[in-house]
Amino acid sequence: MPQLEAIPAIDFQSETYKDAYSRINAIVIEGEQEAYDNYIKLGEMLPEHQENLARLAKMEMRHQKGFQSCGRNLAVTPDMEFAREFFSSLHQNFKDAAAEGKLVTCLLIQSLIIECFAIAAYNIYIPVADDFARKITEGVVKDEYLHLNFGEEWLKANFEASKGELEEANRQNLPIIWRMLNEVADDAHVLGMEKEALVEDFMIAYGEALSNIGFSTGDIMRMSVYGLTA
Ligand code: Y39
Ligand code: FE
Ligand code: FE
Ligand code: FE
Repeated sequence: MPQLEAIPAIDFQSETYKDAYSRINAIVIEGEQEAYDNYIKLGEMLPEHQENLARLAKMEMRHQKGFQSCGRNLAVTPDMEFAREFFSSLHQNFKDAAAEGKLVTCLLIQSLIIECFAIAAYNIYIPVADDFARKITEGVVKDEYLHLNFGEEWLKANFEASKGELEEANRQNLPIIWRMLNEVADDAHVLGMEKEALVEDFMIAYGEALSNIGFSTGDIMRMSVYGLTA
């Protein structure tokens, strides 16, 4: 059902809501932690951008604190073990790529795929969030566009040399995002976020990013549905 048609009143204190929130809140807390770690690692791989990347990492740390306070505000204990498991495939792929010095793959995973996932999730969450979390999330999502922009700019400047690795990394990692979305769809629905809206927003953000980097419309269509039905 489309996100904006008849949003029922949400009881933020119901056990059902808080149970779902314990997993989604944990996912964003863990995601922000891993994003912090990833930008620190990217700074080591790109010494000429280290200062800027350290700034992005610091923002992720702030985001994490913000989302921790959202959980506390609802008296929810985040299920961090669930969240670590949720991110484990993507996390492993980033670590493997970093160990092999595959900078382009690392940028695709963190600065394109994960940032677009965050942008979609946060934009869809804002209209259905409690007042406290809405204000926090509005501040956070602005930063995520800056993070996405960093990846876009670097990959655009190095497009010809990166194209092949980007396609391969997309093929490896995009199906994981669709799996993650499926895994979280029921809990997201309890929070008033529809899977269809999340997919649509992700596709728009990711397609725009690929376009800004230099991919053709045909490339984008091929790449952005990769693994969608898997
Ligand atoms: O760059 C960032 O801050 C990204 C780490 C954060 C990812 C957040 C992932 C959100 C997925 C939530 C799914 C809810 C439906
Ligand atoms: Fe629905
Ligand atoms: Fe963030
Ligand atoms: Fe980010």
